[in-house]
Amino acid sequence: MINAMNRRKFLKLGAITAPLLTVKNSVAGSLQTTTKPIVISTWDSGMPVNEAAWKILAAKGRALDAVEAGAMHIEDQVDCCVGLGGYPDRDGIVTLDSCIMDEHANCGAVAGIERIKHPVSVARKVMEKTPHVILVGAGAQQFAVENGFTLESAGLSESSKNAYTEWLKNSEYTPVINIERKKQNGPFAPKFFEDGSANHDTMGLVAMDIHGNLSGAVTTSGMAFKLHGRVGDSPIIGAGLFVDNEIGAATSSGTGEEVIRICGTHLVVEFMRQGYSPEMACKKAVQRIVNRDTEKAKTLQVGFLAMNKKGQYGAYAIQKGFVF
Ligand code: SD4
Repeated sequence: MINAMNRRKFLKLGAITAPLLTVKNSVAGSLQTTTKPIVISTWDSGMPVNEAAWKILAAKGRALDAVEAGAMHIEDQVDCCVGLGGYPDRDGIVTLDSCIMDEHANCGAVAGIERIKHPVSVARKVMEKTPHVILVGAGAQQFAVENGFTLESAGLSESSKNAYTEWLKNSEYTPVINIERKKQNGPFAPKFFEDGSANHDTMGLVAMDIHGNLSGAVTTSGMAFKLHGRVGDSPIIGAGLFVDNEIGAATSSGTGEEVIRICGTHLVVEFMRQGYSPEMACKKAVQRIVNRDTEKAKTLQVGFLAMNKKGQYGAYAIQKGFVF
């Protein structure tokens, strides 16, 4: 099924103007393109992220630089969803997860990092300057500071502070699927842009550059009011992000635990290797989650977004409301 164009007012992009693509009612849309370069990202907030990435891609830059620039753009938003402005954990602390992966299967990640504005760039440093893939918590922060990143204030953004104060009244921890969040005004409600589009707490993007090379990045503040120390799918290579330059790349959003259980994005790429289109590959991964526990799946949201080596792309989610 072809995607319906999102009726929302679209953000005007400099070099490209592209509609948001709504993944309707568990029937994902996909468009096909053979045009390089290309960048796609999750959620409404991905439009300005794509624009930041596009500046690099349009100048014949590397997909790796483009996805980092895109992720940095959203991390820079003071009152937004994924960076230091995101919702805190149960202890009132904002902890960030991020990863990045390039066309050579080089990858780096940080998890549970505090007070660092650009976890995606720290993830890239882990990839480029260490023999490791993931650094966590205090060690990740120490590595960041040693590599010239500024330690930011530990304070919460105004809206996060309000949401946390509200949450403390009942201190209930029930991850709520995003479509429901959109209807809420409570502490789990997403933050909204001026044009009415909603933010989400994770940004995943994949890009193919003019040379046909793929890269991807994910950045997130994770699930709101999570246990301190909880890590979701986003910084886990093969869960929140996977890139195989021969086949394609995929990213995910939603309840990270469910994505980790099936090594979600690795699975999507493996389905593409078997010949499935990006949309079908995402659908088969979603089906894996639904089949495992159909009742539970009704209460949560997971969406996958994928691009193959031909530049074809598609997405699929358990619930309505996942856009890219
Ligand atoms: C997580 N996958 O931490 C993230 C949350 C997310 O939109 O995608 N929110 O589990």
